[in-house]
Amino acid sequence: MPSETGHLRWNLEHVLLPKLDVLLEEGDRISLLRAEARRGLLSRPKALPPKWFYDARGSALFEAITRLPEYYLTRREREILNARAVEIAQRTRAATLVELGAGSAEKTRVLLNALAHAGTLRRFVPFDVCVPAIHDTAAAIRGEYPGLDVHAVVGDFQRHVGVLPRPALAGGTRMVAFLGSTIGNLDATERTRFFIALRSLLSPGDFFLLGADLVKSKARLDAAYDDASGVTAQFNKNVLRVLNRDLDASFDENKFDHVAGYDPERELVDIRLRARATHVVAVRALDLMVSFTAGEEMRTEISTKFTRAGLEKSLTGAGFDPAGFWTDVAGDFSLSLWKR
Ligand code: AVJ
Repeated sequence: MPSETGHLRWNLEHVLLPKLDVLLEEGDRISLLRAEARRGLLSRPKALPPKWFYDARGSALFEAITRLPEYYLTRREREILNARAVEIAQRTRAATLVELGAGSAEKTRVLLNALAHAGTLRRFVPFDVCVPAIHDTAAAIRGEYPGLDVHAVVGDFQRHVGVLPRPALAGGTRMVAFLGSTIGNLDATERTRFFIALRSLLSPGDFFLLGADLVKSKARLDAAYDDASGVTAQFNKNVLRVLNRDLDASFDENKFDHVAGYDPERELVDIRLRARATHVVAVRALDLMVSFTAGEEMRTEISTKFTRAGLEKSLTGAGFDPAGFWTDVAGDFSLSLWKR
């Protein structure tokens, strides 16, 4: 039976190469980009998924965003983690920490330290779409935590969270951490699907730790996503460079403006690129000529903002029980714990 053979081979590979599971190869990544870019460039209004911002340059630009005075999210989340990690470790007594998304290694260490101190930590599973990022993180953490079993997984969390390799998750209570408000990139349908897939991955008694940005004044949100020094504009336009390189496209960054603003009705920041003039772009790998009219906007990201009540509704709706809810002193950002 092919499934048995496949299973056997997989187990054997796992014994020989236990430290990295690749659920998404570079070839898959390019076909996914191709499919998503085609669909997005042909839809009306045009849209591109935000995951394509993050090549090496995009990741560096995002790191620069986290240091901007206007971008409070990362600092606030770190404040909560520093204050609450010990409590979270005591409450969960997790043996395995799975971290979805590269995340700042600094924030991960706060959790790892607390779990190590509680004496329960055995395994760390960093999960990311970006191979270099995951390699560096895994290597650094291995060096710093001798005896910790570090099992990296390369994949796309939206597609693969339900199929995380079981060996990576074996033994003891698990905590899946999804920090940085990356959850805000998903629309309501994708979010529900994600929470349900996550719940099915976990066993009763496991935990989900979620970092989510909170609803606040439009003035502060507008500033956070359209900073004075223009770093967010460069980050937004980076997706055009990714398409130029990986899909042999001919986008000119200078023909687009960065547009970002909070919509209080939908409780999200809408991030777009607006064409300055009418022009045509060739996307050779897709055999596509894409025309933009002057003023036309292409959506590149949404950043949803949350309320405690809204989070409780979606998570309990997906079958989780509330196990903790914390904010920073200013009440800007939330960290919440959910039990399966
Ligand atoms: C990494 C998705 C959390 O939505 O705040 C920052 C990305 N985009 N500035 C966010 C982002 C523009 C960020 N997340």
